[in-house]
Amino acid sequence: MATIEAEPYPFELDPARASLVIIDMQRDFLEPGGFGAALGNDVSLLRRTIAPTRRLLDVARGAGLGVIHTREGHRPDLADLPPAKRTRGRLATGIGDPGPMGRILVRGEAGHDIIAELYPLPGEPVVDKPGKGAFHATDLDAMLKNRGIAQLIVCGVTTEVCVNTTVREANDRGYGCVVVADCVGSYFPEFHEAGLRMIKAQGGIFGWVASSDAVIAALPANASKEGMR
Ligand code: TIU
Repeated sequence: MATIEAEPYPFELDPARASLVIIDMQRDFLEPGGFGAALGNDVSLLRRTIAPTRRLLDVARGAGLGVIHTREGHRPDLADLPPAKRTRGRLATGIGDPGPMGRILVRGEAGHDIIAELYPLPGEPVVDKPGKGAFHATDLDAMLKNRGIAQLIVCGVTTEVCVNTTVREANDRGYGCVVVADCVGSYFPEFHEAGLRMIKAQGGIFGWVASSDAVIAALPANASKEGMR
């Protein structure tokens, strides 16, 4: 066991039962011409998350911690896209429409893939999710349970949308979640702040919040390699 300095109080980490979960660090959200931009956002606001996440990812890999990546997106035939999601926002260019990085938020297209800086290694599961939460209509819960994972260290975008939704889903399923403050980001700085506050308020109603430095300090140089491999 190791202790992560976190809010609202220190988190007791069991590295053999923990996994790093990186939510939706896709070109569609972090690069111009994708879904994030189609929604009217300045995608550059998310890019400060890349360097600290890369650093944490390297340390986690070195410590033998399991890593799981997620991607939001839909089947090319859009059969898993709810009509209410497709029409939401009255967008000129929306989900399934062609853009500079291929069809927006569609699996197999360039924009749907994970940014080069954080690209998954072979053997690291990638969960394709049709919703905002990573547990909805995916096999994430089964994979975590099969590997004996009970604690999630959560990075990714956006703080108040897919990160918050996933942490709430995870919390109800019994996982202890630590959200890494500098490794999550939003197009709206005020929503980022509120999103973190909502997680850690009321005694950690949904989970804990810590810096990447604090998580790295708690990760053993020689964690159990059996945990997720
Ligand atoms: N991954 C994720 O957060 N999906 C979104 O649509 N986020 C927005 O902030 N729009």
